Amino acid sequence: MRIKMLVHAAVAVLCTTALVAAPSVTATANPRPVQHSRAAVPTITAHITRTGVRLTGVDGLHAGRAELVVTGKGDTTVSFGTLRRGYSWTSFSHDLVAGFVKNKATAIKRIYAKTDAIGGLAPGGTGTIVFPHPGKYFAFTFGEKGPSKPAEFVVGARRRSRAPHVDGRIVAADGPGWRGSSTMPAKGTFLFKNAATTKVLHFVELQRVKEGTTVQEVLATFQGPETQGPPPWFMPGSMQADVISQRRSMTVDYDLPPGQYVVLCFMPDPKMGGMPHALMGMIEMIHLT
Ligand SMILES: [Cu+2]
Repeated sequence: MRIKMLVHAAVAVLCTTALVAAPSVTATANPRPVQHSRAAVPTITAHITRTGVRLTGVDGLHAGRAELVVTGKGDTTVSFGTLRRGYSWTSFSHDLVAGFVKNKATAIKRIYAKTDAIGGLAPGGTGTIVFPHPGKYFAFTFGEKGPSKPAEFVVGARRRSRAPHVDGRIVAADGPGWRGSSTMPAKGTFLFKNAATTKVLHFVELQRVKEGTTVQEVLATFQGPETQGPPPWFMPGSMQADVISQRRSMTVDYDLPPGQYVVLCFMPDPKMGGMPHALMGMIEMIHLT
């Protein structure tokens, strides 16, 4: 899902363009190449185009873990997921626009309740995603024109697959808020997990900030008037992973400049007028060393 869209949809006061649209942002993330030591795990390639996503490696997949390699241009993440019984793609795509563009609470609630989101990455990203059960899945992008056409595929019976080594953990928790590592190496793999006990989707955005920046300073920017240019605490260096549902997790390979980062999620809360989670507590400082 395109974070920029979600953020714009969520709260008009957010100074978001500076945060997520800075041209230097994606250029600094250089995920390491896929490790061949995980040979038993299948690899899915998602190529993001102007109109959607093209998948390779999805034939004969089994439930369990798969490597994900995302190629293409831009900063739009690919979203993988499946819909609960009785919830059609047509209803879902309507709800995406009503919920995340028009900020309709009922649509956001329906998406949270009836979607099983398993993550995704932006072009240049690598990591792993987990198909929790056999069934039909899809991948799509959510751009300015709304959701793309879904690339659909079928996943068969579960196969055991080893979880990769991780260097840190970023855990979305009730509150909403963040739990997990306060420091991680500047290059490695982190686990991104949604440990919420209620049905809610979370994504994660890591944005480098000037050393010593406080949560209050970043919040003040989000709550203040929209300004031109990046906020005073902004530093080039960021990455994002796409939404995951309750109990789901993925791993994300990353290679970022060492320093201080703010961890953010901007998914809207339907009970709070669509307030982005960052303004409700999903904002935390960590260090990459
Ligand atoms: Cu969230």
